[in-house]
Amino acid sequence: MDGEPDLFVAGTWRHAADGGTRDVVNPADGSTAEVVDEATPADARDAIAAARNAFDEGPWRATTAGHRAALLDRIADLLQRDRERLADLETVDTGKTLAESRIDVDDVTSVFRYYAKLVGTLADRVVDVGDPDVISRVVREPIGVCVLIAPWNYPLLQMSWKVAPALGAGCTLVMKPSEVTPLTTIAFTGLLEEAMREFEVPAGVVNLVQGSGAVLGEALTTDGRVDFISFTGGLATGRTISRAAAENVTKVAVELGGKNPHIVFADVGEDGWEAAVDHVLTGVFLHSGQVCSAGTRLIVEESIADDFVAALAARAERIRIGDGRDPASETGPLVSEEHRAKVEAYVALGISEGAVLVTGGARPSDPALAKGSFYLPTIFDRCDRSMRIVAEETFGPILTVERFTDEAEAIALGNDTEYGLAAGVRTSDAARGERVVRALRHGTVWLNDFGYYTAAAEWGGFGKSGNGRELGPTGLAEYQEIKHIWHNTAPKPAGWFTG
Ligand code: TXE
Repeated sequence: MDGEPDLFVAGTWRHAADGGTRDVVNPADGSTAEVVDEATPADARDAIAAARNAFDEGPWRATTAGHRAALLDRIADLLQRDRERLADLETVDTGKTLAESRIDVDDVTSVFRYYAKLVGTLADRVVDVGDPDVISRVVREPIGVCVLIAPWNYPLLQMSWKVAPALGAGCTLVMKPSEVTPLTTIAFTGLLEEAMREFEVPAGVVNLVQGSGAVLGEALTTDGRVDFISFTGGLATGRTISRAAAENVTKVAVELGGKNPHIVFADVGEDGWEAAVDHVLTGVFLHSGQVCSAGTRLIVEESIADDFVAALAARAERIRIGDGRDPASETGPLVSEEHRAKVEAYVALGISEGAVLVTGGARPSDPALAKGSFYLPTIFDRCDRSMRIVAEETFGPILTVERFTDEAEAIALGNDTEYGLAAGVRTSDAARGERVVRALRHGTVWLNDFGYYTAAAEWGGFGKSGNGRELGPTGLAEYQEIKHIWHNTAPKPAGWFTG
């Protein structure tokens, strides 16, 4: 950024091997926000070599959990110190509002704090093997060199969900942010460098390359020196990465988005009505729908469907769209022109499939927004599962409405997706709520709420939403190998072979 080198390899900032750069666009007005270095496959291989060397040769992987916990806490301090700068960069890069970007930085901080606490508390497991002379224990060790690939919708947050447990476990890593939104990851790497210097962490523990996934992908995912790849992004890319990694039997964890149902029963009643409308609205239109867990499928009981959809549409039309830096904006643009074109194609598809357009379906008419990649909150009623607009992840501000008449049908619809990341259920009947929550095959299910997560609870998907988990204790375990140590303190001959 600002002409400074943006790649961080073996403890040194550097430009790309071939001098290549990429323009990073502010989606609120189409302007070039920054020009950053665009790594080559050779840069990626250098970064992997540095991480491998730091893992194999350096003292890092043998550091104490307490030392690593203190490092994570320090990183959390630095994130808060630079909160405003990071939030502004995230807004310029992704288009999301400053309020959202600040929440992202705070969430990221809480993830570092959580893992700082957790890594110090994990004890080895002692196993009784039935022989008093044998001390048997199961220990966890860092998995090794990790390649961390993040998407553009939550650039800093998604990368941090990977970096915090990776460092906490004692791994070394190569980060690759999305080429569409690299700015906060570059700034964050500067904070990591600062903290690591204070804690005398060797060069090569943390490395950063950014550039096109298609170009860097092969170097990052087919290299036998890599022990683990953690990826968040689209289903097609997840498949490609999983296939590429299979050649070296490299462990892979993938989070691939979702097509998430939000089921509303008529018994929400008058008391629950306002919150239900509000949560369905927020669940789908926050960050213009560019959220893997967005509640894009409203599945609503027939008897209240007309009124519910009308109430939603009225509120959707009042959402204030604008530049994320303007405090009056409630939601910003889509991340790029290219992505808006994809969303527009889905809207055209929905209309051709026979869905009824209730509101939206167009760019905003305000001339002040003409240069940005804005799109109106859009609601399609009378949808069914045969429609691609219901089955596929549109990743835009599009809500589809399906109607049901009984609980079994609601559950069947909620599970009728190849994904399985998240779901919401709204009912005033606690027993029904528990029944439905249990029956849904999704990684996170909210009952009478939507969208929340915590660093302490696992996040990830069933089905084609991916495999592996982030956050919580399992999110740390992903970065650990398990070793069983059998220590015989009084060895005697086994007596098996007698000659
Ligand atoms: O993501 P990609 P795209 C969904 C959403 C979106 C679709 C495609 O539906 O419309 O995915 O988005 C890197 N080897 N999600 O194409 O390509 C890429 O550079 C290695 C859901 O922008 O999956 C970036 O860093 N890496 C999602 C990262 O993968 C490769 C969030 C993600 O980009 C690569 C974003 C390759 N061959 C989109 N090709 C979620 N789960 O939240 C690309 N990349």
